[in-house]
Amino acid sequence: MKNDILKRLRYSLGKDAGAASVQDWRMALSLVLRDQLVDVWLDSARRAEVNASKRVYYLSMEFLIGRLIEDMISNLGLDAAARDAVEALGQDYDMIVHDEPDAALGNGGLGRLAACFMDSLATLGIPAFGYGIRYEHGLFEQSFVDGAQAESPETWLSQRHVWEFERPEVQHRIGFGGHVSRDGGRATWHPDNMVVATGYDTPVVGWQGEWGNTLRLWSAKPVNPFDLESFNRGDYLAASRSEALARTISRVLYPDDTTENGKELRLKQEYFFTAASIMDLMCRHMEEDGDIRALPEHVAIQLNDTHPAIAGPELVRLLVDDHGLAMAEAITLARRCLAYTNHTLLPEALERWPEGLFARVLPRHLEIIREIEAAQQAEFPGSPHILEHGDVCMGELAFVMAHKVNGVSALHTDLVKKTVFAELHRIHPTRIVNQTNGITPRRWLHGCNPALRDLITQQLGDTWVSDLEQLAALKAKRSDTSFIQAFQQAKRSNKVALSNWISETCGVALDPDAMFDVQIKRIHEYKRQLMNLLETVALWNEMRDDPDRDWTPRVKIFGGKAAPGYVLAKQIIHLINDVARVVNADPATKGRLRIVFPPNYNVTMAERLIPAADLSEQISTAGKEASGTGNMKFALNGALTIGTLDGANVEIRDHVGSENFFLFGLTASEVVDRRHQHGFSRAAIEASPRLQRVLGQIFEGRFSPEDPHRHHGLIGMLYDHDHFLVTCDFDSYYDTQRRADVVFQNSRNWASMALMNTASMGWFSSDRTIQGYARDIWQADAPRSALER
Ligand code: 26Y
Repeated sequence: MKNDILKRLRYSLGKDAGAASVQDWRMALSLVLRDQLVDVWLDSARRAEVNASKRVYYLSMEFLIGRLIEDMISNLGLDAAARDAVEALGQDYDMIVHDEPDAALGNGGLGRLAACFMDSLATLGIPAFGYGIRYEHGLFEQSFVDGAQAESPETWLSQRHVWEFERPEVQHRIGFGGHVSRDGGRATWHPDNMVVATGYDTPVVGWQGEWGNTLRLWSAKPVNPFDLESFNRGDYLAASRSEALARTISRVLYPDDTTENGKELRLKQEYFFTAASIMDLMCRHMEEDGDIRALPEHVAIQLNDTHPAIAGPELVRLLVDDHGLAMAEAITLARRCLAYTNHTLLPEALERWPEGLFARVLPRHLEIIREIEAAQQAEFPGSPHILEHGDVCMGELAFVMAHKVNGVSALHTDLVKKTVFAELHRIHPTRIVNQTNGITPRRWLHGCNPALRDLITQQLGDTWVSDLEQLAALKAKRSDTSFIQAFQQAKRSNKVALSNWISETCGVALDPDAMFDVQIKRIHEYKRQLMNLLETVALWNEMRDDPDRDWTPRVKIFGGKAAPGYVLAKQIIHLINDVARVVNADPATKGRLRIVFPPNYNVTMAERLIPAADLSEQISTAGKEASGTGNMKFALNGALTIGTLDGANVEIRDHVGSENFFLFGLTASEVVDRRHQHGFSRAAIEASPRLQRVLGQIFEGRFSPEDPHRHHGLIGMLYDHDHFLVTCDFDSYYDTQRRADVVFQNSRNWASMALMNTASMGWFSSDRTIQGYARDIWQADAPRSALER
């Protein structure tokens, strides 16, 4: 391996060892690893083709993959070999693996889920492609300027992305705009604008390197590199205008995870990657099989939310306009290929496009959508409309064009049936199914938590990594003193490592024996970081009032980005930083309460924070968080959850036992009832002197003396339109936190509860989730059968 690295350094990067930087070493090592992936990857592709396996196509606007190098190393079983080789070359191994940029091609949960699914598909040996966009700039970088969020462009591609293979030969022309002509019965779309989608392939190899799939990301290029005529005239700007326009399409990830409706570029991005993916899989099918009517036997297309929902009309367009099928047959055939995953009930996150915009960008698709609508109404009169109030409703479109629709946790699926798609569910009672989310144990335990991983492997051997339910055997150890001590030791070493990192990055010293209480996720009103912060201020008050009490020391850790246009979320960030500044400077609570908010939360930061957490904050307003997946990562790594009955929290609590979970708050149906009560938030505030005091302090500028009015907007919101019931759940949350304080004082008991969490989380492996999709939705090759052939 050492020689391979030197060879790559020399012949692929053109450097000799004396001149190589950390980045050069990292790239050389990565290229050596990539070589090893290629054999299994190509072999898998060949086997899928020979066996004419059904392939899964996972279409997602987002793949939040993070760094890949450690995954690649451990999947290939090369941990020791890689470290030895790098050290023999006189280089710092940890520095090298930490040099890789974090690929942030996603906003949050939906994108990270797609990445976990790719890992599980490969581990289970299910032939699959992930299809998405190769954004030049991923999610913006966050910094804090005087406590306020500032954004700057992310630049992961400023250096070569070593894992990918550019495929200049894999190109599809994607049209926009123009008009539709008719010749006899046959329609032809004449776009007035074209871009080329070029594929970039990253191999995704599963655990132990037995099977490899492809993540194919599309980049937009101009059809003609530049306009020679304008160039010759000396008009250089005009000469490159079409190139700039084309490249804009894959330039940047939309940083909003709820509302980007009506933005033309976003619609173009959605159509761009969806059309390229559909054309790509159709070409593959026609080459391999040749019978277009056999498509559903070979192709399962999963739509990750409505973002790729244009896949339905696009598939129908190709079947009718290019392959000459009748409209009705085309719709039925397309539906047998398509399935749709819903990730949200928030009304503002359900995509709608103005018909006028649609007609301008995708005129032929709008006609087809009208036909789909007409067919649906003819068969099911009174069915909910796809075209409504001058909008194209993508949720309804995705539902009608899918043979299965799934929610992402039991509670969420139940609410999908009762709320957003109640009427469609009545008409199609077997279409909606549940597939509770999961997380890959490779990254979220084996990779990120070596201390706990080694302890578990000592006990169980290492087959748990691809069969996570084996962790249940650890339950027998809950009263085993020496095992519990080792479990505590693993957590403590993770907390020490995190403390060192926080002290370097935030300049705040932490006590590793304090309770590490962590809330990391996008900043959203419904996720209620604000409630966590109000509780922190209340705790600070009580600590100052009663300094002699035996307080449980706490470290409150926040992490997360706010969408740049989400004003309220940004105010919450500012308030957290303001409170942190005052509390951390207070000698009265020194050693007892600390607040830290490291900037630029991303996958890599999650990998540091999760293994070091004692308490996991999963406190969304019940009925609002579709599932959550961070909740699973924490519990797997031995944190206890403080949470509401929302999303997958419900199932996590069922698995780990209610005695090992801190439950509080209103239930989803109580939330609905409470909202109907006039003046509910003022009533809640009046009933809670503790909350009143906190709100008063913030209002008076106790935490922002330089700008005392800064947080008036937030406080006013809580009084007058507390849509997410922060005020109503506050007392119950505060009391539950104090219960957690008491439990934490008995560290042995806490550790045994934490162990019960780890031991009970096997079901939340994304391997189980993917097996569910394969069984209930894709009818894809039974897991592993592709490997056995
Ligand atoms: C409309 C567009 C701008 C948009 C872009 C991104 C809308 C939504 C999103 C992202 C949504 C998302 O991340 N949802 C999360 O999906 C996770 C995986 O299922 C869930 O665990 C989590 O509860 C849900 O909020």
